[in-house]
This record gives sequence, structure tokens and C-alpha cells, in this order.
Amino acid sequence: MRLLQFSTSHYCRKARLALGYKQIPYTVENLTPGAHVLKLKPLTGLKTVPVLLPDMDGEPTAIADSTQILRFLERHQPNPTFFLADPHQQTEAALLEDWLDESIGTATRFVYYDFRRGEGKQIDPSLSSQLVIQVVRWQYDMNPAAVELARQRLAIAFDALVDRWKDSPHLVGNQLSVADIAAAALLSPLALIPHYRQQQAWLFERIRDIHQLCNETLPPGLM
Ligand SMILES: N[C@@H](CCC(=O)N[C@@H](CS)C(=O)NCC(=O)O)C(=O)O
Repeated sequence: MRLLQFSTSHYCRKARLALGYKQIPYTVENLTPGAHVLKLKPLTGLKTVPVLLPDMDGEPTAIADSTQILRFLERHQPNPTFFLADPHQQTEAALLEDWLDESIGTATRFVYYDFRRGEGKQIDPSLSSQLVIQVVRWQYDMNPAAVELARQRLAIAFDALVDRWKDSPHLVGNQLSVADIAAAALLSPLALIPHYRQQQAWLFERIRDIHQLCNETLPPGLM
């Protein structure tokens, strides 16, 4: 299998965590932002990574969207599973995954890039890095009002997750689920922001544990 990705994308990290948990061998192809559209559009009709190329008879050529990739992997190799046996719990995990994908992953991106161009500029002050940050901010229309809304959404997320995750390794049920994988990936960029590291230490313990379980390199800030 081949994973088309941006190396720094937290959605691609989600797909890698899932592949790692299931111990499925794969290679990665790092796409160049901007030029990626030329490759992805004909393959999937979309312009986002991750995209998985299973390279298997009887399977789709390309699977776009991290949630669809996790579903495919579960069908392709059910063990070890990240789907919960109890259908109510699985629905709850899928809902959390969708909320993390659609709302929280975006909020993380806004807050992360805002940090990298301001307080966190010294992480990589090079012209090329600051240029990439400016382009991403422009691409997603990140302005101070939108960043503030993203911060508020993250605050709600911490309130929602702390009760489930602080004293238990699992957000739903008693085993790893798609919700845990999504949260570990999509909140991981916050590990570089000292404010969150101090205030939400429990979160980064869980993110670290899940990366170790899935045999995935720790995100910057946790290495
Ligand atoms: N819901 C999608 C979101 C993926 C996503 O937003 N990917 C970003 C990288 S973090 C992307 O490919 N952006 C490029 C673009 O929009 O052109 C998923 O879960 O796969």
C-alpha cells in the first residue's frame, strides 16, 4: 500500500497511526503542496491528503479522506480491530471521530499556524518556513477573529475529552477506537505550544501512549 501525504499533516498522521496499529506495511509518497492538486484530482476528485493507494485486485485504486481510509483498513484487516463490538459504542466513537475531523482538526490547524507565525516563530524563522505559514494562513482564510473562534472550540474539546481520557486510556469503551486515533492525531500539533503543554498535560500523555501503541514517530514537541 502507498500513502500519499504531506509529511506535516495531522490528518495524514491519523492514517499512519491506523496503519501502524494494524501493522500493515506501507510506503509514503510526500506530495508538494500546490502541485498536489494535479495528482489528487484525477485520482479522487478531491484535493486533500491523506490518500491511500491499496494496489490490490478488487479494491478501489485510491481512497481519499482519513475516515474512509480507517474504514477500508478495518475491512481489509480486521485484527487488531479499532471498531468497538458494541454497536452503540461504535456509533459514539464514529461521531467523536467525525467531530474531531470536521471541527477540532481545523481548529488545531488555525491555532497552530497562528502560534508558528507569532510566539513560535523561533521554531523555524527561515524565510521558506515563514512563507509556507503565510500561504497556509491565506489558503484557509485565517484571521484573528477566526483564530479566536478556533481557540474557543479547542476549549470545549478539552472539557469534552478530559472526563473520558484523563483517567482512562480510551475515549469510548475499553479498547482503542477510531475516536482515540483521531484525537491523538488531530490534537498532536498543540504539543509545540507551551500553554497547552502546561494546562493539558493529561492530553499529551494519551497522545504519547497511542503513538507508542501504533508504532508511530512522536509528533514535534513530544519527541
Ligand atoms: N476530512 C479530511 C481532511 C484532510 C485535510 O484537510 N487535509 C489537508 C492537509 S492537513 C489538505 O490536504 N489540504 C490541501 C488542500 O486543501 O488543498 C480527512 O480527514 O482526510
